[in-house]
Amino acid sequence: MGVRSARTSRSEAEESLQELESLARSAGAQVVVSEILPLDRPNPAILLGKGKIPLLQEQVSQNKIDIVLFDEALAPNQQRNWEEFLQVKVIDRTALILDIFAQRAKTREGQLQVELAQANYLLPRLTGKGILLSRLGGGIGTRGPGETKLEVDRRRIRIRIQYLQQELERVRQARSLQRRGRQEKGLPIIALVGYTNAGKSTLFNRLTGANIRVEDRLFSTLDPTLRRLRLSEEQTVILSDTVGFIRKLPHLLVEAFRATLEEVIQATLLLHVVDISSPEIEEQIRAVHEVLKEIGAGDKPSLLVWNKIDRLVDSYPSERMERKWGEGVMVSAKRGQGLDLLKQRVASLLTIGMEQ
Ligand SMILES: Nc1nc2c(ncn2[C@@H]2O[C@H](COP(=O)(O)OP(=O)(O)OP(=O)(O)O)[C@@H](O)[C@H]2O)c(=O)[nH]1
Ligand SMILES: [Mg+2]
Repeated sequence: MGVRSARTSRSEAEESLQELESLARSAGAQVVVSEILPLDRPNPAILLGKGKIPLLQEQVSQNKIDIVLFDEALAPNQQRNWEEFLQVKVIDRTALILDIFAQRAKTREGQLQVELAQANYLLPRLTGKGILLSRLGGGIGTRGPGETKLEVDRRRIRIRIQYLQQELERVRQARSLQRRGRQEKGLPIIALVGYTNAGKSTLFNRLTGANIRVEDRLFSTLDPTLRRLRLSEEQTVILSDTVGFIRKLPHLLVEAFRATLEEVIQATLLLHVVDISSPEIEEQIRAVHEVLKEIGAGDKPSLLVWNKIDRLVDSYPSERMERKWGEGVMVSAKRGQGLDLLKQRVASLLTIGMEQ
């Protein structure tokens, strides 16, 4: 279910909702009904207007729905209230993305990061009756027996969060040793960034001969991979492939993945891969810029890579896009078109950068 506020246009809400559907399918769900609801007379307890309650109740019972997905972040109380009204599981965009990340994380660091984000997401959602009772309980001097299951869970989650943080720290220290080794070799890092499914891994494989999994679904890649890339006789760089971005990317995840994005933060140059065949190019470019800003890489030098040009039937929409977003290089990572030019551009940008 999409939510449309006065600030978002109809088409923007539709695209975002479509994306939610692909996220849902990626998570293994089957989409039965999909609808945009206007955000008129919103009620803070349920985000939407009260009139939407019977409407959704009917939808849920008529279509035998098991899960209701909101394309917006729900506050903990909003989520709880909806679950009470609808008597089914209610999940927001953040939880859905967390779920996909949890399914995909392969490395120890990736798994720890996702679990930490999930635990932090869960914690404020367990504050309902549990915390209230605990305050009452505390008042009359009883602990232990007066505790509800929720409180126990809360405490357990806190302990788990601490453990996860320590564990992550350990794993990261090991990784930063590896990093230092690489930096001593003095090779500049070039990081591929871009919207999820833009073709970053395909391009990475093409350029470096690596064999990263490439799939037509969102968030195929979670863990970073680094490879040497020879640009010319004299010039070798480290190319990095990493997790893709998406609009409304949960802040929790950005936080948790900050370390994974270390190569992006340390990169000399970013290659911003854009799927030129997508009808939502502009929103995607904007979303990528936003995440880059959030991790402190907003001012990095970057080069646009317009990918999937093989999909364009008529003339390139490049001129208009380049006027707006700056010059780029046209490639087809899948067919291997434009890669020599891309390497040349990267090499010359690096040379210019070094002369400065
Ligand atoms: N037609 C066409 N398809 C491409 C091209 N590059 C990538 N694809 C397809 O786009 C889909 C996504 O490719 P990936 O390389 O996995 O994209 P990604 O940016 O790494 O995606 P995430 O890791 O999920 O963020 C796959 O189905 C690729 O085959 C291209 O140049 N042309
Ligand atoms: Mg990928």
